[in-house]
Formats: sequence, structure tokens, C-alpha cells
Amino acid sequence: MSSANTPASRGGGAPAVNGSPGIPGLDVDPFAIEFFEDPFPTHEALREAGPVVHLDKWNVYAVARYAEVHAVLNDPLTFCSSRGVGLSDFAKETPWRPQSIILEADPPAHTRTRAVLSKVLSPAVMKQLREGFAAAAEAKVDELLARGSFDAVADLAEAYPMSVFPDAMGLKQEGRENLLPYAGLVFNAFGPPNKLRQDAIERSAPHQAYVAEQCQRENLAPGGFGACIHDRADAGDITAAEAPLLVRSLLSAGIDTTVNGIGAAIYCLARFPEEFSRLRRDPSLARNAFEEAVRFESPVQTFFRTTTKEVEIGGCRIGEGEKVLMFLGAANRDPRRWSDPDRYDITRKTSGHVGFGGGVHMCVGQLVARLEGEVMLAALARKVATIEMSGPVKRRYNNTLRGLESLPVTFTPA
Ligand code: OVV
Repeated sequence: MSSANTPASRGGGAPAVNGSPGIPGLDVDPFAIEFFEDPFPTHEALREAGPVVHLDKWNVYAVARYAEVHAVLNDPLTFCSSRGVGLSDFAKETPWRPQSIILEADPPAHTRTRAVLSKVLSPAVMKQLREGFAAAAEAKVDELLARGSFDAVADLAEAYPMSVFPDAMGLKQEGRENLLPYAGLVFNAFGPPNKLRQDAIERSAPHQAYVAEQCQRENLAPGGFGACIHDRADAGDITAAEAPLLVRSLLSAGIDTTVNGIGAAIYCLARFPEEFSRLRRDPSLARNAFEEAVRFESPVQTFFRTTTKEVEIGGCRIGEGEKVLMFLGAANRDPRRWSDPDRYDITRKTSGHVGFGGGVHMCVGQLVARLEGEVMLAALARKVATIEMSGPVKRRYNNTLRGLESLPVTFTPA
């Protein structure tokens, strides 16, 4: 780890360069490759340094303890999203793409767009999707068992969501290869202006053009999530101009998230074979095993908020117009909240984890994510006897998403 990324405070409890008295200033870059390789010691240092810290490198405040992350998530008018949930403050800089009307919005505007996506991704809709999603998971596991050895990232964690989600959206076949690069771009763009972000934006034009075109009503098959969003415009819930932007939200957040969630679950089951044995003995644990993987790995690691007024949190004063970085992954392993937080335990009581965020912005697609995760883990539990890592694990680097580039594995049949 380079000295520029050690968790050590500047020390002495002195005021941070651009921080406030009593708030420790840390020399930590949570958007650096060395951090992505092993964030856990730095997460601990961030939690132990205080309830609120200042990251001097990016001139932002940060919270890494569960209590403060929870408090920020649950005060959306003080810690707003409408100035962007990345480092860039939309009050000072133009967003790289037109602002999301759900993610980057505050109540009351947010409440109306949120209601539309909640309805489109409701429990009743999941009931319609379950059979097809389960059959696709079983077919995928059968295909991988026939191969024996394969890459659990490309061939499973990416291939399975790509086999169900674009069809559920109602997308045409052509151009789907843009979906993962577009999502990678969106999640890199929440980060600071580092190489990951700048390179992604530089290469973004074809992916942006593809997504903009697929958001149009005429390109979305009847009955899919996309068409259902446009139907809500007919019903008067949103305007015709808002519908394509809500489709864009699902294309931005609906695939790479579940890719990394399912990837996290496979990586957990490969590393903790006793937990896979427990899952095999009781496949009804599949849904909780997926949820625990979301807590344990936290595929979405961070989001920012912006303060709309001076505020006190954890006894620390933060002024108006400051960016606050929430370490969801650190909160999900805070020993103040979780017992044995670094253990992957498929029977853990996972409720309250912040892997899907929390409060009014909590993942609106969580039921789709859980459906995909559950049916895939249930198929593995019933069909696979052992999951063995059979080659070098390679990490994928993204400013927001935590996951792997490659996970070579061998399956043996049950
Ligand atoms: C949760 C999330 C991630 C990325 C993009 C969006 C939402 C969006 O609304 O576009």
C-alpha cells in the first residue's frame, strides 16, 4: 500500500486542512487501486478514527460506522441527492449526463418517480417473472455443469443476468453488449476525476447513444419493464418526457449491480465450502445466502450525499454544501452493529444491512435482485456438489462497484 493511501490520520486531532475542528483528517483515497485490492483494514481505520472523518485528498466528509451511515440515509432532506450522489456537486458542476429523476432527486419530486418504479417492479410483477427466471437459472447451471470448469464471472455472474434482465426490460437483441460497459461507466462516474472516471467518460459516446435510443417507447417490447414505465405516462403518473429517463435508470442500475451481487455470492460459496454444504442441505436458505453475500461484499460500496444546511452528526458539525461519503461496505461490517461481521453466515439475521442503501432511496429494484440471486443459489444448491476455485482470482476496479474480473471455478454435479 502506498503512503498516500495509508489509513493513518494526520494525527493530533488537529483540524483538517479543509475540515472542521474535532473531525480527523485522513490521508485515505477510497478510489485508488490499492484500496480496492483490500479495503477492509482501511474501513476499520475509518470507523475507528471517529463518527465523521474528513478525506483530505478529495475534500469531503465521510461516515463509515453503521449508526452514522444509517442516520445520513434516513435524513434525505438534510443529506440531499439532488446535487448528485457522486463526488461532483451539481450546484457547482454540470452533470456528465442529464440528471437521474429518481436517484438524483429529493422528496417531494423523488416521491412521484419512485412510486412509478415501485409499481413497475412490484411483488405482483415478481410473481409473474419467477418461473422464467428460475428455469433460466437451472438451464445455466446445467450448461456449466456440462462444461465442468469455467469463469464464474463471465459465464455465470454476467451471463445469467444478461439472459433474463434485458428480456424482462423488453430490449431488442441488437446492441446488448453495450449494457455492461454503460453501467460500468455510470458507477465509475460517481467517483472523483481519476483515470477510471476519465477513461470511462472518454469511451462513453457509443454506449450513451445505444441507451438513449433503447429508452424510446418504440424500442421496448410490450409487457416489459420499459413498456410498463411508458404506460404510466399514459396513466398520468409521469410525463411522456420523464418515461425514457426512468427506463434509463433501470438500464443504468439493473444489470451490473446484480452481476456483482451474484458474483459476490459465488465467491462467498467458493471460499466458504461449509456454508455451501449448509445451503445444499437446505436450499430454502438461498434467499438469505444471497442477502448475506450482499452484506458481506457490498457490491455497491459507496454513495455521496450533499448537506443542504449546517448539521450535527455523531457530535460533529458539518457546514452547508459539503459532500458526505457513505461507506456502505464498512457499515455492513461495523462490529458496533454486527457480531462476527467478517464471517459469511447464510443463517445470519441480515435485516438492517445497507447493501441496498436505506431510507426513501433504498434500491427500488431490490426484488428483482433478490429474485435473480435466490433462484440462482437455489439451482446451485440442488444441482452442484462442490464449487472449487481452479485458477487466479482477478479483481475488477470500479469507483463504486466491488467485484471480480475473473473467478475460475470447477463444479462437480450432485
Ligand atoms: C441506483 C442507481 C445507480 C445508477 C444509476 C441510477 C440509479 C439512475 O437512476 O440512473
